[in-house]
Amino acid sequence: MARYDDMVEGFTRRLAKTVSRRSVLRALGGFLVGAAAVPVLPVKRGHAAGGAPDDETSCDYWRYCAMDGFICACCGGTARACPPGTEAAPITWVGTCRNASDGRDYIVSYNDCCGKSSCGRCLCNRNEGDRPLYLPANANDYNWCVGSKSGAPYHCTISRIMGVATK
Ligand code: ABN
Repeated sequence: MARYDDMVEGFTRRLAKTVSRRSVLRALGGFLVGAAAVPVLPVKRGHAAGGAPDDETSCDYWRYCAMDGFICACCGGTARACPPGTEAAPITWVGTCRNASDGRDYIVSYNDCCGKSSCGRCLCNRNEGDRPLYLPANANDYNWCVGSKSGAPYHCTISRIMGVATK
């Protein structure tokens, strides 16, 4: 045991002679700053990584970014087709949504589907880029079925890709 003590003492003395306190503190500081930059736990980040960006029945679906209404995919239709017995209102509002899987921005048209009473399932209110009603092309908080045949009742909302947004 004494031999071990001598070895450690010798090593410590040699270290104390050759390494300054300041350089030890500098190295320790660098290590702590570097360690802070590395996340300790895996963390889900951002909208694209969370939720359900590819599930048409989820409000997190990427193309619903400016949605305000009941998701037609939960009401017997799909993301882009009205349920049977309803028809798309001719007046729409548009939004620009980023598709995280290809990193591109798309112009998305939102159509209210009209002809049956309110679906009541999967209410989705995300409103990215929503504008006041006096800018109707970008306003979603409005029953666009008033523009459909005989003002049929609002049922749900679909989203259709119109094209890639260019700057
Ligand atoms: N555009 C969807 C909607 C329909 C009825 C009322 C408010 C919003």
